[in-house]
Amino acid sequence: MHKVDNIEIQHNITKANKKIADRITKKLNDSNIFGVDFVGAIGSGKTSLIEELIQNMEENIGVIAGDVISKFDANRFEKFNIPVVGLNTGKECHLDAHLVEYAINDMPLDKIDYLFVENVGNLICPVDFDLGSHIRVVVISVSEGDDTVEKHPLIFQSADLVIINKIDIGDAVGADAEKMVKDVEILNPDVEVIKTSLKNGIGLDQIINAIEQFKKKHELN
Ligand SMILES: Nc1nc2c(ncn2[C@@H]2O[C@H](COP(=O)(O)OP(=O)(O)O)[C@@H](O)[C@H]2O)c(=O)[nH]1
Ligand SMILES: [Mg+2]
Repeated sequence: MHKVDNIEIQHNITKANKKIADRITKKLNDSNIFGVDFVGAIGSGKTSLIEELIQNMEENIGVIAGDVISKFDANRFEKFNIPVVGLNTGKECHLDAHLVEYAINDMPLDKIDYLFVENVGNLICPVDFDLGSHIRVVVISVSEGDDTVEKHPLIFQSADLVIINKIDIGDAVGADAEKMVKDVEILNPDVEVIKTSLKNGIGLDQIINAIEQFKKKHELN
């Protein structure tokens, strides 16, 4: 007869992640930096959006670019001569606060007003992983299909701003962008939803205005 013991091996990963995320928020606040986490589907336009923001926003931006391998997106941002730190997640489908804290150590915090973090393209994995940013922007596009919002409720409930991109090809892919907006409003009635065609510059001013308003509101608190 052998003796069986109960061994507690579970470690609360999201709790540990939140502790680091809170440390990141404090660091950003101490440096007067507004942190924005960009999450969304693969190919929805996250990098394109950040490229536009870098070129059209007044203040200084630093970017942490999450790629599964290599430096694909980090290389795109480096062309603008701004501070960029690339992060590879390997087999992981999301960034976590530990990785971001590591990247922040290489970021010249005295030279930036905004820290943009581009997460790995995914609408599921990033949901529970707070990265210490002040707001989360969720970017999807019509080409993922107009049932994308309904199928991924949690990420939209965790969003502060939702972008529905590529409206220029809505007809071509048979997707109803208005339906996607309504689906977000049902899941998260307080969130602003902006329809964009980054290709044609539609909706960009509205996004810049929304992000600047979030920053102002944060500074007043
Ligand atoms: N038609 C169209 N294509 C777009 C738009 N925005 C981005 N793209 C294209 O979509 C592809 C993926 O964009 P990217 O920004 O790399 O997406 P990410 O994976 O979310 O970072 C690229 O070929 C972009 O040129 C848009 O508004 N309309
Ligand atoms: Mg990208």
